[in-house]
Amino acid sequence: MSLSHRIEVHPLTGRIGAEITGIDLAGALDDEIVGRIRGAILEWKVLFFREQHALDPDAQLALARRFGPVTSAHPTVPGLGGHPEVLDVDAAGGNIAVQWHTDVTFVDRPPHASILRAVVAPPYGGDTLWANTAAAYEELPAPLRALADSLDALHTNQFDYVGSRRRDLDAKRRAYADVFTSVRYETLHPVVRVHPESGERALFLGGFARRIEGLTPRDSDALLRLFAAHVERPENLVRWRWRPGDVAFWDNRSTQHRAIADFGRAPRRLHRVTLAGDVPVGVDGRRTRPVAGDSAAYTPVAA
Ligand SMILES: O=C(O)CCC(=O)C(=O)O
Ligand SMILES: [Fe+2]
Repeated sequence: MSLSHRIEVHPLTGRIGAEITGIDLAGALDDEIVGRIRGAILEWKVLFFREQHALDPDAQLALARRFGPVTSAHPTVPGLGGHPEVLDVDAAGGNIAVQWHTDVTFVDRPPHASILRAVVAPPYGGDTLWANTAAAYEELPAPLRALADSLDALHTNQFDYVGSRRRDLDAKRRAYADVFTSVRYETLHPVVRVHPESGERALFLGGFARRIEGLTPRDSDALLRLFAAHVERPENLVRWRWRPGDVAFWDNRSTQHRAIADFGRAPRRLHRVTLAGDVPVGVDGRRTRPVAGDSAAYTPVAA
C-alpha cells in the first residue's frame, strides 16, 4: 500500500520554497513518491525536509540516483574520501559560498539539481538563501525581457566565489580558491534559459557569469547588476535556518542561492550531491557553447 497520502507540502513563501513532511528520504521511495517530489520541485524550486538523520553519504547518493545520474563532486574540487560524488561544504575547509550563484554554470551541462544535507549546523546564523530566477525574469518589463532573451554570457570558474571576509580563514579560503580554479572552465550560455521540463523561461546568470558577450566590461557589469537586482529582490527569495539532518533539494535550472557568513567561528558543514544536467537552450533554440575546459569526466550525459 502506498503511504504517500501522508506527504504534505507546506509552502514557505508565495514564490519559492516548500517544506515537505511525511517522507523518510533514507527509506525506499516508490515511483509515486519520486513523481510527487519531482512535481513539487518544479512548482516550488526548492524543497526542504527536516530530521533526515539517517541520510548518510551512501543514502544521499541512493536518493539522488532515484532522480537521475549523479555528477562527480565538482569539476575541480575532490569529493569526500570514499565518496567521490559528495562535495564537502565545510566552513573549516574554506568552503562558504557567499556569492549568489547557480551551481557549476561554468561547464556546458550544469547540474539539473542539487541535494544538500546539513551535517553540522551553527547555533545561530549560517542560513542559505534561494532565489526564483523564473519569477525574476517574469517580472522584468517587456523591453528588458526582450533584451535578456537576445544575450549570451560567459561563465567561468576563474574567480573567488567563496569570497574572503575573515582573516583567520584567509589561508584556507585561498587554498580552496586555488583548487577551485586549478583547471580553467569557460562556457557561453544564453542569458535566458528555457526550462526543459516546464518550458518556463528563467534568467540564467549568477556569480560565475562574468561577462555579457559583445559588450564592454562597463556595459556588461551594469547589465549583470541590473539583472542580479531583479533576481535578489526579497519577494523572490526563501531563507532557510539549518538544523542537523535538514535537506534542501533544489532545481538548479531556475534558481540561484548563496550562504550567509554570519555564524562567527562556529562549525558549519553540509554534504552536497548533484544530478547531471543537460545543455541549456535559449528562447530561440540556440544552445550553450563550451569555450574552455573538458567536463566529460565531471558530468555523465543525463538520460
Ligand atoms: O553553504 C551553503 O549554504 C550553500 C552551499 C552551496 O552553494 C552549495 O552547496 O551548492
Ligand atoms: Fe552552490
